[in-house]
Amino acid sequence: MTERNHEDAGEEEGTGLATKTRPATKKPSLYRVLLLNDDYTPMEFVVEVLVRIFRKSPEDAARIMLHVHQNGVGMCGVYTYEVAETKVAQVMDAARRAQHPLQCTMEKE
Ligand code: TYC
Repeated sequence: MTERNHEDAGEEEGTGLATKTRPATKKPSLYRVLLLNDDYTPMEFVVEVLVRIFRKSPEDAARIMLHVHQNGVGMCGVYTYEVAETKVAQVMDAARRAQHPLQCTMEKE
């Protein structure tokens, strides 16, 4: 027998439709990167971090900074684990160099 059945041809059973079954892929888990408020880090520094590290527009950066200032915590973005980890490290490094107490963390979405 040389004729292939519908399943071998990548078709679902039963529907009569040639809907391709994709090879199994897994969506990566996503992580929120959060900025925490403090009493000492200058607002301008936080805005610069959001523009440079999180690629925000100056307007969005100012909005996020004010949200953190008023609410204690705010989201900079959602990324895969390695990207989120890198952004957190970049923020913490920039804050340490500038001697500001700014804190940045990540959490699973
Ligand atoms: N609260 C700071 C101030 O009044 C500003 C600030 C905003 C600090 C956001 C940290 O994540 C932060 N200078």
